[in-house]
Amino acid sequence: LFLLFFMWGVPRGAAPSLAAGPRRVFGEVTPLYDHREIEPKWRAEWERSGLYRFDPDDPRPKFYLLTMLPYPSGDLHIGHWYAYTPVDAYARFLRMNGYNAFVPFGFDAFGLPAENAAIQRGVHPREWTMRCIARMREQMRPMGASFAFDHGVVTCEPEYYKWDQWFFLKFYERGLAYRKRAPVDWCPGCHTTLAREQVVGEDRRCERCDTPVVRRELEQWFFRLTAYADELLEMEGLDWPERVLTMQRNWIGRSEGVRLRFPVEGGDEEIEVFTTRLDTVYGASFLVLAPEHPLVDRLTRPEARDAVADYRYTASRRSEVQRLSTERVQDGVFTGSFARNPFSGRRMPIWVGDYVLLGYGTGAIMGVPGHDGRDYAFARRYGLPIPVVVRPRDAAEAPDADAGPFSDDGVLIDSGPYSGLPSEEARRRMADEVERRGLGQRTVEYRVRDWLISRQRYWGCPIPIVYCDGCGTVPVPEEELPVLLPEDAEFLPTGESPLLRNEAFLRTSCPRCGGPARRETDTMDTFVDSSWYWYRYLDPHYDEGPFDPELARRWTPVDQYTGGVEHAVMHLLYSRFFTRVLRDLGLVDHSEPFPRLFNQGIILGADGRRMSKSRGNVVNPDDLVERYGADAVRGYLMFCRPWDEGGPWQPGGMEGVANFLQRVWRVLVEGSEERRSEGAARAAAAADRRELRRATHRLVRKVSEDMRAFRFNTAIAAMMEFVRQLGRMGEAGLRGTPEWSEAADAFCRVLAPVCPHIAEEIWHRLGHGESVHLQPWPEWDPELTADEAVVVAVQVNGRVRERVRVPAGLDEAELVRVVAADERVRRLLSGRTPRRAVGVRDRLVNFVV
Ligand code: ANZ
Ligand code: ZN
Repeated sequence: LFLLFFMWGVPRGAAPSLAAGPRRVFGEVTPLYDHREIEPKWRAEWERSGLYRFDPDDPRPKFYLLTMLPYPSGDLHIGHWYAYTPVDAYARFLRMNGYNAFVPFGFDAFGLPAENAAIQRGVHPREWTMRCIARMREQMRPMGASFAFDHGVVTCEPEYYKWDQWFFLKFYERGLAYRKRAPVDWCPGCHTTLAREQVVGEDRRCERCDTPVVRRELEQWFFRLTAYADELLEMEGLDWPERVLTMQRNWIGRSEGVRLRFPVEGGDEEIEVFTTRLDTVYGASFLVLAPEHPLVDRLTRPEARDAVADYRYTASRRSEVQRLSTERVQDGVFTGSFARNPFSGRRMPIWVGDYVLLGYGTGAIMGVPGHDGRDYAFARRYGLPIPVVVRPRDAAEAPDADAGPFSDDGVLIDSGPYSGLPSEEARRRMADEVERRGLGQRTVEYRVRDWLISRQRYWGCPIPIVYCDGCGTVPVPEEELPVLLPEDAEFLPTGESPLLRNEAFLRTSCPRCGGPARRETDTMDTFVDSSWYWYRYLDPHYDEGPFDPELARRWTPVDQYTGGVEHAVMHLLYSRFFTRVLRDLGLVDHSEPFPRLFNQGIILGADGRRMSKSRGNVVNPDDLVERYGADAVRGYLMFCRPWDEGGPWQPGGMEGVANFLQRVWRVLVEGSEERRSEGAARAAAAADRRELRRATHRLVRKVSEDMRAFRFNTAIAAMMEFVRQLGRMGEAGLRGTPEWSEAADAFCRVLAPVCPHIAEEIWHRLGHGESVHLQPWPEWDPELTADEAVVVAVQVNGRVRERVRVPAGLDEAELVRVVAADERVRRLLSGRTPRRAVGVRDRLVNFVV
């Protein structure tokens, strides 16, 4: 019966009783670790003593650990914990390593998710947002996070967005903010323009009503991001995931080429194209304009009007990605007009095709079907000529046009005076001719566009601009900031900015002439709010500027940034852009806000799909915490996968981590109480004691290295293995030895960042007074962590000729292999192949030659 109880001490699949229940040992009741009692106790104590209060003036070296600020979406789900737990653990690790770690946590509170949720529920977006924030903060609490919540900005607060507006004015002064007409996505169902992130799916539907969106032209505000495009490409020295660097580079997309004008027949219009392959100009047999190109109307002949109009509507329904896809058949429509190729003199039909984008280059291309894949498909489809003007360097003859386009550089053919030149040289000389004849000029083009910041929605930061009949566009004077977002606005989307119908907001007087004026009613893209928030975190209530420049000098750039890879492009690019503008405004002295970046993975539902309420696959952390305790949930989230991987939630693994913590408790707490006085220590063998020391130091080393590299899962695996070993050594009578104390002490410390509550409790039970979280991180002795080595004798035909150091404990075959590979032994044998080799473990190897 005793045996049965012993074996069943840790019942499987019965975690609730396991967590709280008593265990009977020899008729007494010994309580197991009870998280319900211990975790809240320590949290209260840490809060009371201000354990993690941030002091920017603390003399220890600073470490700014930043995690991307979330939308206040309502409930925290397990994915949030997956993202934040390691951040908290890492912060604790840093503090134990002597850093003054700053880990603030705020909310990206403006934007469509909140606005839409509010509309659905019929509450005001502010109320909804604030409720969510309170709820999420409440839910963060049980996690035991050591974040500086009092430094967490909430971006929808006027004391924050006032400074968005201030930046807007600074940008405007410097010509970095401007207004122009531009196409936006429009939902005919909701009667509103949509933000980019609101358009979903390959077929571009409205996220809310599922109606296909179309394009529409509107006056919009932009930030001149392209002014910094070249500089934003400089990413040397950034310790970022390679794929993020690549995505940034591709998004900016720098191309060197030529702008070249083609005269249109029968008029004085010209079509300007951008090409990176001027060497192929003799092969240009048609021109293609983007459907939105301003010349389309003027060039379309009456008989083509209907076809062109139909085509333009269809094109407005396609996404940019679709339009550029090489998978798709390139289609288009003929305008009825022609242009002339200024190099070859060829007559070229002018087409409209949506594989040409308005926003890139000039919005028009020369079609070179012999050498460009998409032009080739287009020419094939519409029976256009396919001249071949470049041949491969190593082929004497022109490639066959039917075999598909030849798109590499090569040697020019059928290209007038340029025939025979290699592509590179031809490009150079032809560009000279273009400039000499006044047909165009060399240029650098970027794929990246200026940043469209206008939103015709309510829940955002108002743009501080006033329109006056007399004075035109007038910026709101700095002293009048913030332009407050009116609380009483009707925020249901109608297609126009909701602020347009709020008379009290709209009607104002001109700051310049005092006459009647109208406010700008667009609000800013929420990416503006998140482009500088980490500076504000340092002192969220600072009121002499957007942030305290002195604190910024000391505390930024951020030492480590963590967040989801979904922000690999826009958020990071905008933040890098903003920081450069701040630099040029003299507010900061660096250009890169985040020298180091780590992308954590995403936890999916158990069904392998993104967690969402509608799919019913959301895992609620509160239930898990109630059942297993915060430490077990934290430990499991950091153990279940490498942090940058993510993947489907596997609930089964929770038990294993809960059991691990119970074992920790049994080995370190119960065991020590039962047996401390038994005096078994004296009996413990010296070899075992040394083995325990070695195990301890190896653990410390392994966990230190893994934590530093964000390999939390393997750090925890090492802790699990260690506790198993510790348990065995306890049985073997090592309790009470100095080695045992050292082991218990070090283990508590390395456990503390991951499982802060149980580590604190055990630390105190081991007899310490101060918090484990104030202890220095343990050091390891390299001597003890090295593989243990022995010196073996090397004999040749029975005579000792050499001595070699090898790892201890190798079996016979392994020993022979290692010794034979030794440089000196190889020399000793000097090419002779031994007939036989005999090894004796840890002693000798004899080669018979
Ligand atoms: C003629 C040509 C011949 C081209 C050839 C390529 C190969 P990157 O490198 O990405 O900058 N292009 C220019 N503007 C465009 C637009 N608005 N929409 C779609 N395509 C556009 O690409 C530059 C090339 O992309 C340009 O060079 C142009 O096609 C096309 F054998 O001109 B090329
Ligand atoms: Zn005026």
